[in-house]
This record gives sequence, C-alpha cells and structure tokens, in this order.
Amino acid sequence: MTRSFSALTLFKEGVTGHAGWAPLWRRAQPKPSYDAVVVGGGGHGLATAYYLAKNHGITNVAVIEKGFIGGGNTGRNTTIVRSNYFYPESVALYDFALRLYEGLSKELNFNIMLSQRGMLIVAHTPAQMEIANRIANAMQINGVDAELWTPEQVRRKIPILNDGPDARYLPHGGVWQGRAGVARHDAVAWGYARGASNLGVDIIENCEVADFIIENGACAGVETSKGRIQAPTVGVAVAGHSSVLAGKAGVSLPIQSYALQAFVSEPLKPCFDTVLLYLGTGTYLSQSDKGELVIGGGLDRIPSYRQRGNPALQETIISGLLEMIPALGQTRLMRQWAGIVDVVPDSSPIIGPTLVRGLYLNCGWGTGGFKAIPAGGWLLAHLMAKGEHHPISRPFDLDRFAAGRLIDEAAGAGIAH
Ligand code: FAD
Ligand code: PYC
Repeated sequence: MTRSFSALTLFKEGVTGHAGWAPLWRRAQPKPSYDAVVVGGGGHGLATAYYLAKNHGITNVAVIEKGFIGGGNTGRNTTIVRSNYFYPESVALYDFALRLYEGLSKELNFNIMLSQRGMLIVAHTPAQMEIANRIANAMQINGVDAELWTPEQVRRKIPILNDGPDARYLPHGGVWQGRAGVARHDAVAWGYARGASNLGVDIIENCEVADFIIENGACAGVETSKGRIQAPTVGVAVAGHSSVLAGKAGVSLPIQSYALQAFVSEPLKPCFDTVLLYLGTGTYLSQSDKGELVIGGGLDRIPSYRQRGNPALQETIISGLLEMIPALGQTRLMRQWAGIVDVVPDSSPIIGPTLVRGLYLNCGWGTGGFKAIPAGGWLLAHLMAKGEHHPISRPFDLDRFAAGRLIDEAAGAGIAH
C-alpha cells in the first residue's frame, strides 16, 4: 500500500498526534489453527512468514511474538550488513542475503535505508594480515567483492585513526568489502511485517509460546499465553532463547547464550563514512544517518540472559574506541544496551529440521544474524513449505555436529567470542 503525503498532510499529522496514520500491520488475534506457525517476531521470523506467503502461496500463517515486533535482537543490533566470510557455504549464504538486501526496499516498497558505504577490517600484525589475506582470497574465489588494502589505503580512507607515536595498534593493512554497509534495523522488521500482513499473515504480539503440541512424534502446534494453536508446521526463530524453547520439544542444541553490548554517542557532524572493525581492540564503529556513532565490541565473557551487559566489557570497548580514535575523547555516550545472542561452537547458524517432524529451526546466528535476515527467512520458508532443504541451507543442518562437518567461521564472525 503506498500513500503520498503533502506538506499540509504532514503538518496535520504532526499536530494531531498522527491520528490519520494507518497501522503498518493488522493487530491480529490468534485463530485455533493455521497451516503454519512461526515463533518469534524478529527479522528472521517475519521474513519467514513473508516468503511463505510470497514464494509458496502459504498465507494461512501466524507469527507469534512474546513482546513487540523487532523488540529482540533485530531492534538491538548495530545494523552491519556484509558477506565477508571464509567458507564457500557461508559466502553462499551471506551473499545471498546481501543480494536480497540490495533489492529489499523495492521488494517491500519500504525504505530500509540500505547504505553500502563499505566495511574495513583493519589488521595490525603480520599474523592478522595473513588471516585478512586468506579471507580476501577466499571471497574472491567465491565470487564476492573483496580487496586487500595497504596501510596507506587504510589511512587515506580513515584519516582520524590514531597513527601517532603513542598508538598501540598501527594499521598493517586490511580487508575492504565495498558492498558492505548498514541498513535500518527497525525498517527491516516493519517492512517484512507489513509485507506479510498485506499477504494475509496474522501477526500476533504479546503472546508467548510456552510449549509445543507433540502428537505421535510430530509437532502439531504450540501452547501459548493466548491459548492453544494447531499447525502441522512450526518454525522457530527466537534468537537468544533458542535452546530454552527447543528444549521444550526435547531438542538439545549446541548453543550457549551471551549478552552482546552496543552504544550510541550524541549526534556528531558527519565524520565517519564507513564501517570499521579494528582487530587490535575488537571495537567496531559506524556513524548513523542521525550523526550518532554506533559502537560495539566483543561478547560478554560469561553466559547470561541479562539483557544489560557487564561494566568490565563496557570499559574494554570504550577504551578500544579511544585507542583507535583519541579525537573522540570528549564525545558523550547517550545510550548503552545489550541483546542475548545464541552462540554455536563453529560460529555458524543452525537452519533445518529437528527430530520432531514438522518442527524447524532458524537459530545460532550469534553476533551476526541481522545481515542474514532475508536469506534466513527465505530458507526457513523453503524448509517449512517443502519439508526439505534449499541447497544453500543444507550445510547448516543440525546434523553437521554429529557428522563433524563444522563450518568454523570464528574469524569471519569478526566479533571477539
Ligand atoms: P530476534 O530479533 O531476537 O527475534 C526473536 C524474537 O523471538 C524476539 O522478538 C523475542 O521476543 C521472540 N521470542 C523469544 N522467545 C519467544 C517465545 N517463547 N514465544 C514467542 N516469541 C518469543 N548482526 C549483524 O549481522 N550485524 C550487526 O551489526 C549486529 N550487531 C549486533 C549488535 C548487538 C548489540 C546484538 C545484540 C546483536 C547484533 N547482531 C548483529 C546479531 C543480530 O542482531 C541477530 O543475529 C538477529 O537480529 C537475530 O534475528 P532474529 O529474528 O533471529 O532474532
Ligand atoms: O556480524 O557484522 C557483524 C557484526 C558486527 C557487530 C556485531 N555483529
């Protein structure tokens, strides 16, 4: 649905508290049964519902969200999108997502504010440069844009980097991906929610899934805080809580959950036109369209479900920022928050069926699932509609842990684990 606004309409909306604005999606109440249920109204769950309807014509679908749409990690992340991973399986997955992102504003008729401003991973030692070199080579072999940069290219791109005699980590070079960048996280959730709702999907907020209905070894629906809902196919995309919920169906996952923190500064004039990850400090940085610096670093050290983050790591991340760019020393921080991420031993996601027939998983994205939302939704929808893997999701099946076919992306994940 497209609406056009004149200046007068905008003024009227401003003074009437947006009284004329239509909600982006229908506020649905649950029906007793659906053809498919998706648990979790984050980006992955909403994209799954959208592609079930759009790609497979399955529209009698409910998305069940315990809080509000996008209130989980989708609304808490630092919005980086990229496909600079190491293994062919991962590049196929993350570059598929990036290509879908490149067309997503048009697909959803909703501006997701994709800004492909490029991402630079800076290395400081010959050993880090060796890894950077291998990632760049692997990406090029897999057909994805990647450049290996010299220290001079790094300095030219980011002149405010600490390069003086007191610098602890001098740039030794880096990997540049020009198609990487940022996208507005809320818009991704809202765009998919509106698209799915327009195709007939019920989006049910403030409704918690407490258990699964299991009959003869197959999933037959969910028990929720708003009653029982039957469905022959259930997809679960509840980052941070995946192992707890899967445990209710008797499915044990190789996942540990940690808090991952982020910060924004007061708005500054445009001073930083790329995305930077500094391997020396583990701190990363970009500047939002409002001018705020968006800052983050490694995982908290101890598994936890506290969505706050611990002060020791806050100090590490911020001291890393000041080491990288001492000129930011007078900048005030406005907010700090954390999200709970589900970390898998090989730092790759789990997408696939479970031993319970009709129950499918999309989880284990750890610190890096925002960039994968379009692909995660597309692939889970494929599984739920056809009962079998899309070739891109096959390597990410849960069976890789029994088979020892791990896809170790600890380096590609970029964030210290
Ligand atoms: P979520 O958005 O968390 O959605 C899951 C939903 O499930 C939640 O809304 C939750 O309320 C709901 N839910 C949970 N349990 C139940 C239940 N029992 N019943 C019903 N609903 C339930 N990734 C990147 O690619 N780039 C980044 O720059 C990046 N930065 C990050 C920075 C931070 C600080 C954090 C925390 C994460 C970051 N990530 C990043 C990771 C990324 O945010 C996540 O991998 C991604 O958002 C996961 O999406 P999702 O839809 O699976 O999960
Ligand atoms: O996956 O690119 C990423 C990322 C950056 C910060 C957190 N995750």
